[in-house]
Amino acid sequence: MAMARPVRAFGLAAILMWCFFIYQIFIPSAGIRRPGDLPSFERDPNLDPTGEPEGLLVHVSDAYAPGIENSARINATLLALVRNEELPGMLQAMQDLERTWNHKFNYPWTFFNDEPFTEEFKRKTKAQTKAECRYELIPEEHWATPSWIDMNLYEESTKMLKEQDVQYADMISYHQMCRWNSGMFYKHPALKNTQFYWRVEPKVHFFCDVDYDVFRYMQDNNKTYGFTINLYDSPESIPSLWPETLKFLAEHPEYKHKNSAMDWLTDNVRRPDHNRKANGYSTCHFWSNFEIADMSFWRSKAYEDYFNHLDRAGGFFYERWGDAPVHSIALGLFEDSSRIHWFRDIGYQHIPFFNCPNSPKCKGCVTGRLTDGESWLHREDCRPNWFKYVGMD
Ligand SMILES: Nc1nc2c(ncn2[C@@H]2O[C@H](COP(=O)(O)OP(=O)(O)OP(=O)(O)O)[C@@H](O)[C@H]2O)c(=O)[nH]1
Ligand SMILES: [Mg+2]
Repeated sequence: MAMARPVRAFGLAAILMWCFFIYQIFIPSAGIRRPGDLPSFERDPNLDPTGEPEGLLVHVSDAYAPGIENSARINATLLALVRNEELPGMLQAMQDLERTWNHKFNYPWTFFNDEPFTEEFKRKTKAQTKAECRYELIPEEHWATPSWIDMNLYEESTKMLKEQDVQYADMISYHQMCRWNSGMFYKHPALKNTQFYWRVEPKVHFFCDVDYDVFRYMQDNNKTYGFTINLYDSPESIPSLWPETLKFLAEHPEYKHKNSAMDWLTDNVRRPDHNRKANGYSTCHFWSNFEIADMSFWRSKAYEDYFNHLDRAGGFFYERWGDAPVHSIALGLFEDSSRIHWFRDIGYQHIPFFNCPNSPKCKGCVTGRLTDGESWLHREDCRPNWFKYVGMD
């Protein structure tokens, strides 16, 4: 039976639309880009074979034996802020770091707490290492909420932060912890004669044997700060951090280093929404649960002035400024970016992110895998920006 031409055309169009519909359902998922996905960077450098860093290295020797006088150790410590109830996680983190590194170098551990450590905490942590362990109470004036913080305003602000899903916003101790890690820890009298530290949190993992003295690496190669992972922050937790920073910079233009990482701090290409919500800051930061750093930077006049400015502005409490963005912005502005080092050879995990290099010295992590969590977490990876603007040294 002959069909009228318009009916035939309509039938053909319907068949084509049906085929298109089926194709959309069954095309390989790699071809679908969900809203908010980012193009991944060309190639994860962790897939490339990784050895020890270039530069001066001091390897293990008898001069690092525990408890000896005139050892090869420099003024440095492993440093952990931790609660008594986090003992199991602390022991696990210690085991990993002792196994991969510190049993060769025997740097002291310094534990900090806003409450006295229990005897059980002391006994069990001491049993994990041949090195000296120190247990320090944080002075009240370093931990307490500063007098100029209006607690009614704090309560109101945290309600709003909670509505925006800012994690830990209503936990005052979290705000205190972030402030302490930003501008207080290096002022503790127990660290008076200590220059370098390696920050360690409970439950973190270390995967790779490291056979050189990382503190000597920092000192001998003129490095200020070492990181493993670089992430985006939640812009809702820091809306006024960058505007306050710009105010400070306007008062102190002399503090900005001529080789600063300003372009990394202000990138708005990769995640423009983050830059917009954070009012001009990319939110990229060194993930500060891992830090190997020289406290001289935190003790400098530039950083002290910057921290005091931020502290007075109140955002550690009225917002939820973390020590990670505060440290990162300060380093990005006031330090020569060539003095910031990516420790690509240190295999590390703090849930849910990894730094896992391609090296026979690593066991227990998957080379090049950034996260074992949900796939959207890849969006939080800001390393490509650091590599783009500063490099991989
Ligand atoms: N003594 C003490 N330590 C704390 C307190 N709050 C946090 N810490 C420590 O500070 C560090 C950071 O706290 P976390 O709760 O791990 O914060 P986070 O890494 O942002 O959050 P998670 O993703 O849940 O690990 C850890 O080493 C904690 O043990 C506190 O109130 N007292
Ligand atoms: Mg943590």
